[in-house]
Amino acid sequence: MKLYGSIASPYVARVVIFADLKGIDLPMEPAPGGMGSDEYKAINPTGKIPALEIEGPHGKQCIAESTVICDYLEAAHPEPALIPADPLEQAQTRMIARMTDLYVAPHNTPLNRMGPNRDEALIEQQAALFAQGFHYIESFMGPGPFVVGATPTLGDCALAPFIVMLKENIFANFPEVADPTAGEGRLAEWWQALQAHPGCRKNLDHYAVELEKFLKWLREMMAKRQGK
Ligand SMILES: N[C@@H](CCC(=O)N[C@@H](CS)C(=O)NCC(=O)O)C(=O)O
Repeated sequence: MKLYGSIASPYVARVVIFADLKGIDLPMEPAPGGMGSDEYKAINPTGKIPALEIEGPHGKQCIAESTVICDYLEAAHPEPALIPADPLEQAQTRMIARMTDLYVAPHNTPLNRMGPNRDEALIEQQAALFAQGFHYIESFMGPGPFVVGATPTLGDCALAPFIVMLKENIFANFPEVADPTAGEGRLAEWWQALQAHPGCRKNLDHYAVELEKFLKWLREMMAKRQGK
């Protein structure tokens, strides 16, 4: 079994953290030919990372989509459970993963693409969208302190890398976009629980370091392209 991807992707980080918290040894390698390449599309037709390659009954099989990969890992290695058996708790953890993908992740790109000239109207619009997404998430979280209860589950693995990424490239650069983990709300309590959990803390610190390296490389490459 191996994972194609790079840890700098929050979707890859979701799977890496999930596997690590379950004690699964999951070797990772870059997508052959790079994301979106024909070579990689021969393995994962979407061209996106992550993808999990397993030995299936009919040879090598590819599993795409970060949450589906987590589902597979949970089914293949049930203990320790990271997707609760209780129907309500399972719905809660899945909602947080899904709402991260639908109502938080997409709002990042327009701000990242903004050049040196600040488009105040766009910033205001994206800030409102982020606030709405975080409101949805806070509304559906369980009693906590993690997204559902006393231990981390799928939703924590999905949301946490995005928060690390947004702290690095959005909250730091656009003060108009409020960091929901600052202050005293439910997401602040959640963030503190992650920091106090050795397994989560280790994984998130590792992700932050790898993300920073990737963003540095990206900034240098863009500066070169613009002839700076
Ligand atoms: N819904 C997918 C999203 C994965 C995704 O968008 N990955 C990005 C990297 S962060 C990617 O591979 N982008 C390259 C592309 O879209 O061609 C998942 O959950 O796995």
